Amino acid sequence: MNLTRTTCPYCGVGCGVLAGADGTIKGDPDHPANFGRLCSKGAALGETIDLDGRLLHPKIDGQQARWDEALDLVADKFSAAIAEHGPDSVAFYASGQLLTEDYYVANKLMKGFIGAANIDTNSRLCMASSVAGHKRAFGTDTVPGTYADLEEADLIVLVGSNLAWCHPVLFQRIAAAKDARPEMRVVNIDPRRTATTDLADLHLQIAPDGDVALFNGLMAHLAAGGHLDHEFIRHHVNGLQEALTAAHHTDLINTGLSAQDRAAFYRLWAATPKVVTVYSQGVNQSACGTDKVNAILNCHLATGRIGKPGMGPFSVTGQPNAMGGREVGGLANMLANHLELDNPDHRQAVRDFWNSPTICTKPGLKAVDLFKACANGDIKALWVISTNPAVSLPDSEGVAAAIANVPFVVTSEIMENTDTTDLSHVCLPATGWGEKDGTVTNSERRLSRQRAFLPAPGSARPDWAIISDVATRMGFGHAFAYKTPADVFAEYIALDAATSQFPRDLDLSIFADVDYTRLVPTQWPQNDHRFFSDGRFYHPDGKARMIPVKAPQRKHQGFALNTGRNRDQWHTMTRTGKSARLGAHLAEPYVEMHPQDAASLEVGAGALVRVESIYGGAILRALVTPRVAPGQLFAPMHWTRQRTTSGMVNSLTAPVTDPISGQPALKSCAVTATLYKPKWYGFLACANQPKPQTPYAAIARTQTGWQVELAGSQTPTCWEAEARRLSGQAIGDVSIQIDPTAAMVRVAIAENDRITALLFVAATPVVLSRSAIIGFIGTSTPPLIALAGRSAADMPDVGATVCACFNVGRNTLLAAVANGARSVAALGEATCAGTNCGSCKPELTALLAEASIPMAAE
Ligand SMILES: Nc1nc2c(c(=O)[nH]1)N[C@H]1C(S)=C(S)[C@@H](COP(=O)(O)OP(=O)(O)OC[C@H]3O[C@@H](n4cnc5c(=O)[nH]c(N)nc54)[C@H](O)[C@@H]3O)O[C@H]1N2
Ligand SMILES: Nc1nc2c(c(=O)[nH]1)N[C@H]1C(S)=C(S)[C@@H](COP(=O)(O)OP(=O)(O)OC[C@H]3O[C@@H](n4cnc5c(=O)[nH]c(N)nc54)[C@H](O)[C@@H]3O)O[C@H]1N2
Ligand code: SF4
Ligand SMILES: [Mo]
Repeated sequence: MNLTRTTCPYCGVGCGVLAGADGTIKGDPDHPANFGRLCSKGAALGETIDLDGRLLHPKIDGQQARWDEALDLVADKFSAAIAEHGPDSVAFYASGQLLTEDYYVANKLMKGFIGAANIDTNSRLCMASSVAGHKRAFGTDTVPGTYADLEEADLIVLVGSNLAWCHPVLFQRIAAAKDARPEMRVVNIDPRRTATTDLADLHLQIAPDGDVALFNGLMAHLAAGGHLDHEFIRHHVNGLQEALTAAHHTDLINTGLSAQDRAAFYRLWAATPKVVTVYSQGVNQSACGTDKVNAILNCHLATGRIGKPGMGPFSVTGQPNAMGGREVGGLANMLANHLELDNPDHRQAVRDFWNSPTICTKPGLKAVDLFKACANGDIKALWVISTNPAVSLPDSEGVAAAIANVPFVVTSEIMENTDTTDLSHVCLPATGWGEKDGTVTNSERRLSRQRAFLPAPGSARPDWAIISDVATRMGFGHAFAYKTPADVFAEYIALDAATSQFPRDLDLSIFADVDYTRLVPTQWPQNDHRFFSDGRFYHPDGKARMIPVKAPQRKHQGFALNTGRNRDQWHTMTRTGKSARLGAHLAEPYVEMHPQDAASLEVGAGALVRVESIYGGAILRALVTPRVAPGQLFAPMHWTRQRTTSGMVNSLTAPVTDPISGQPALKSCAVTATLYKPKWYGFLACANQPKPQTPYAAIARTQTGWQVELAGSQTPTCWEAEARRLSGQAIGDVSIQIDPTAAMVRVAIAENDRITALLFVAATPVVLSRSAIIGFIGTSTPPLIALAGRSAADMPDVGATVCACFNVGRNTLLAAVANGARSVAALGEATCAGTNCGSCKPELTALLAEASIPMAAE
């Protein structure tokens, strides 16, 4: 089998993948990000490249259209809006999942040819606070860290990062380094316990947004203990006094931590020169996100712990090309190639290079404001590219209404039905991962190639080509006459060379003569370059700046809702949701709630909780766990209107943003929670995709079709009809059992002796084995046996999936523990769990701990 060398399309670790057209997926042993490893999502890529649900042809108002019709219409509508209402009346909303070439072209069209800067991207929800913090401190948006630094550090501080689930291969590299050097220490700062916490020597269960106070306190501690590097500061850093004064005025009560916990952390940090502080969305997605970033950077600058091996701040990027997007300047307040939008010389140089009729002169609208402008009618034409804003922005119901309010909406997508394509006038089919060529940059500034190994399906085309065609039809053909992504890449590198007179960190000269086809993973400015090793920063005086930051007061509110990610799903699930293996890990939208809160709200096992904010409501399955603190809730961001009737967390979140970065505070939102009492609970397994409309419904792929968790507020008069309606199985024979004592209704539908749907309904949450029920679909099991809802003796109930690679369930693992498995390695030997990608190892550790088994040394 011929395998193609490419890069994983999910997280910012940027793992190398060897992929084949038959769905073969292997980790690339030669890629310096992963050296052959892959996590559960990467390993399941082969299951997500089928054409099921793909958008294969352009659509205009829901009808299939020809490319020339669709492109003409888009160009006409954008040109007309610009002619009538000016360039600021149109907007692009793009994505850190675009390839660098796509991103460069979109940015060029908006900023150089349309002449406005209304191009913002989902990176505003993701990295904007880090960008703003870096610029304040360093004068540029420089991420100085490398993966090797993590392995070399003696102390790794993970702040607001669930690395075990969100950057699994990087987490495994750290876990391996800690195994090899057990003296390495890991501190995890997160208001809840996560899979990442299981690796930590110290968990600081910080109050939401207590980070500025914590790092200000660290700063004061370092100063008091004589740990500042005054020599380094004298030569290379401004602003110490102001920052220190702010630190001294910080009330540490706002950390929510005990004096003992704080002291333990401060002592460890002070005593360990080789410290890397890794941070992610628990830092960025906050109304004080930029200040959090600078509170962290202040401590590294004041101790000179930056620019040296094994130390420094490290903002890990979320999306595969979040870093590339920053390089091409894809945000509304950037220009291109790390040049400044508010610098007239920079603007002129870019305009000259692009030979463009105009250039934007002021920043455009940042994501949240951009959709507010859609809501109030200022935006007349909107183009959404490779992102799903109707789900992923805060106040998603408000955003959906805002999109619906725009007179002309275009979406470039790979999937036919998303919550955003459902609101679009024109849908343009893009080639997806495996079908397109280009480059991405990972968290450590390493550019890698994505390479096609599959043909373009239907009439799908690469994003850069679609954008260039629209630009051409708008009259800018001379500047968008690219034939291949290599042409775009060459221009992007040439722009870097043409603007090299402006001092900045970005330097792409290493790619000047590179053979695009053979491009090997390479860091800019060059491999293993260490930024700031000479103490030179990018403010005009060459120094870095410490920034005085003020800690916000701790809020006392009802419940604080925290949101984030699951191990096996990617954002709005358009791709990972296709894999039954990945879906089985956590199959429905849930809310983590502390046992004390659950007790006071009378929320029992499997109950549903109604969560509400001033923006909207959601119904979520209670996951009662001491991993969250009392008064706090956590819910995943993944569920959409395609997959659930009421499980979308962003219908709750507030469009409140950081005043500097414009990044929304997606991690804390005031909500109320109450027990939701439906008339009935249900579980449905069926062969074909169902479209349930009950007050609570969450659908997921299974190995045999689909499953739905259900709850209804009205008892139907006829369960047979209800089962047919819910499952969409109009034909077939029905067997029904109604057991009034246990208030249980069971319905089976079989077509030609094959079971096509099984519905179980009860007055209390259905506790039957999901895996057993799913296993009956498509089989010729007699309906009465299937309706028992128990596994056949030769098909034991494996329980909820823990290891996605080998489909190992919780019950299988508990049985292995009962049979004497006492370590993660022993569980692996007994069941294979954790022996492929290793993403579930933290959960295996937790499962062993829960089973009260003392961990054996591995
Ligand atoms: N499996 C999976 N992996 C992914 C993604 C995915 O969708 N699925 N998405 C990718 C993307 S784009 C991104 S941006 C990254 C995100 O990666 P992460 O940032 O690691 O993930 P999150 O779950 O969003 O949030 C991290 C943690 O922040 C904590 N937190 C909340 N509030 C605070 C606070 O005030 N202070 C502190 N210190 N912590 C807080 C949360 O409890 C949570 O555990 O993941 C990337 N990787
Ligand atoms: N509550 C809450 N909300 C959050 C977050 C959170 O932590 N909590 N995190 C935020 C963060 S950090 C992020 S990054 C965002 C992510 O949010 P989104 O970007 O909205 O989520 P995705 O599902 O990744 O959307 C990508 C879309 O692009 C499509 N697509 C895939 N490949 C291609 C391609 O090659 N071309 C085109 N044109 N389309 C393609 C996919 O099918 C999908 O619909 O969510 C944000 N929202
Ligand atoms: S860690 Fe997983 S999701 Fe991230 S790039 Fe590697 S394989 Fe892909
Ligand atoms: Mo992100």
